[in-house]
Amino acid sequence: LHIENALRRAVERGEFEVWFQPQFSLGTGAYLGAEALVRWRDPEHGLIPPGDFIPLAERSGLIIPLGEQVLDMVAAAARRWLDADLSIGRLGVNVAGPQIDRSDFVATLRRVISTWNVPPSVFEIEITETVIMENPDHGRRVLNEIQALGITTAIDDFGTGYSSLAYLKELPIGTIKLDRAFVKDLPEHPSDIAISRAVIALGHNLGFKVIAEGIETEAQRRFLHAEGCDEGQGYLFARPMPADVFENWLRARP
Ligand code: G
Ligand code: G
Ligand code: MN
Ligand code: NA
Repeated sequence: LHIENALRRAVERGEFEVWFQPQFSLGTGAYLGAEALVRWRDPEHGLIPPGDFIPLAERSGLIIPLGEQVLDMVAAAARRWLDADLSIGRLGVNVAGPQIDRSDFVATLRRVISTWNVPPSVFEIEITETVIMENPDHGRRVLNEIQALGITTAIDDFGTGYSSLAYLKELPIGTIKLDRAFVKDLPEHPSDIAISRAVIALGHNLGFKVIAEGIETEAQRRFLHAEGCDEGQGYLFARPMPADVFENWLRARP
């Protein structure tokens, strides 16, 4: 309860910042976009990673105002960068189950886009496989509405849940994100080779793009590229960066 109160106060005070991790084409190496990752800047404890407070934010309902702050921070940054003529590509934003469960989630997206006057294609909404499969009918409705706004969607943590593939193919999803758990031990672990190979082939057969997370080594990159994986993110390319560092990184690109 103590931590929950601290988190509630942090939401009231807006003590969160968004970092950005770039994503690349595995074929050409071109920059394509970035994933927005929230951090809590606690005056006393410093920078707190999302794994330490997002679960509590979800349980307590605080993820609703926090998630909206994240969307506003990402859109505000996008507006600044577009005004500075920087090519930002798409910015992936993680969205939790309680957010999409709310009937006003799509209205919030519409409001954020109009407040900051950014094109909807700036956003890519990332929803985990597990959240979608918890309530497939609702998931389908929300994904349809997000697509109708002109926002693309990605399934996060793919392979860690239990998707009905027949069901997935009906959904308006652009991208599957191969979870980094399956990338970590490539190209050595036979089971991870089998899983990543299968996810890439299956994703392509269903018409999705596939992006691999957590690429740390050149051997992993080479393997995934050879298997036809479209895109990648990970420490091999770039770490998540604070917004101002990311902006300088964008400016420094040829
Ligand atoms: O940056 P880090 O690897 O610690 O992120 C851990 C996880 O926290 C990410 O995989 C992501 O799923 C989650 N996360 C990061 N930012 C957000 C956010 O803004 N909203 C939600 N709901 N989850 C986030
Ligand atoms: O949404 P998701 O939980 O997948 O967010 C990606 C998380 O993975 C972020 O918290 C980010 O900091 C982390 N991450 C990104 N690249 C790498 C990597 O190459 N290796 C590891 N171990 N973690 C990474
Ligand atoms: Mn993600
Ligand atoms: Na993920």
